[in-house]
Amino acid sequence: DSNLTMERALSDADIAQLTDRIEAAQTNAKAIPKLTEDFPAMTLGDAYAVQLQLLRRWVGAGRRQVGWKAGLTSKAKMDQMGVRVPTVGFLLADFFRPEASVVATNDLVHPRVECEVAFVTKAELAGPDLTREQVLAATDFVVPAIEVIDSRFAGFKFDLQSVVADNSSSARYVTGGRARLPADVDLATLGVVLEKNGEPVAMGSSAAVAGHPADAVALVVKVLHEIGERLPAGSFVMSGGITEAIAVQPGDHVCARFQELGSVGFRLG
Ligand code: OOG
Ligand code: MG
Repeated sequence: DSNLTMERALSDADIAQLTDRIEAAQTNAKAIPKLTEDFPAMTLGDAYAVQLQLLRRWVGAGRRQVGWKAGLTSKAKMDQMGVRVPTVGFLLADFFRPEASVVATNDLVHPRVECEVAFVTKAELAGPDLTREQVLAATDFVVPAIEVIDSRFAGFKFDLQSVVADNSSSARYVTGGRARLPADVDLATLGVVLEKNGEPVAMGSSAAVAGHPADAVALVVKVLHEIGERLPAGSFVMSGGITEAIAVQPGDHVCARFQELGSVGFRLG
């Protein structure tokens, strides 16, 4: 597929227009058609140009970036979404919601939740081929997280270019449980059960994300390298949904119970 290239095919004016569309859809929580319907020539490089333009606009408006996330790093996620290329998305401080709080849904289109292992880094990471060991050496601690994703595309259906432009469906994230040193837990084999309203609805192992969540972080850094970015020390990085994402409604309570990392939960409002 020639659209998988990081080469740009669209003009700067097209990128600005697509960024306007995504920004409006995110701000108004209003679903839009896939971007490739109007721009079939759009490449992966164009999609990241839109994502980075959105990031620059929002940081320019005073919003603060805390890190990045991996998208579509597990087979469960790839199968569910029909997109088989891992992606990245940026994370802003104002996407965060506290554990045990009520996370509003009136400003979201069709939220879904997924459980993830999150990393906080203590050294810069950059380059196309970091090892798992290099990622772990640069890790300050890991924490359990639930990401609330929200595609801005109708029916939660998209292709690679559209979802990348839409910041990989980033919307909200909640952390909790226990912060652990990477050396004190076996990150390769952490089991997790995702409960909705007290019933288990999905379960899996941290091995599901790229074989090891630290490998998923290396993948994030590789994509960042391809788009001319690096991961600064002190970054918060989510390594990708372990299981398929679960749709949620106002009133639902969700809880992710991780081996070794404790649990994180909240209610949807
Ligand atoms: C894309 C977002 C992917 C993950 O953890 O895989 C993501 C989507 O599924 O809408 O955040
Ligand atoms: Mg995710």
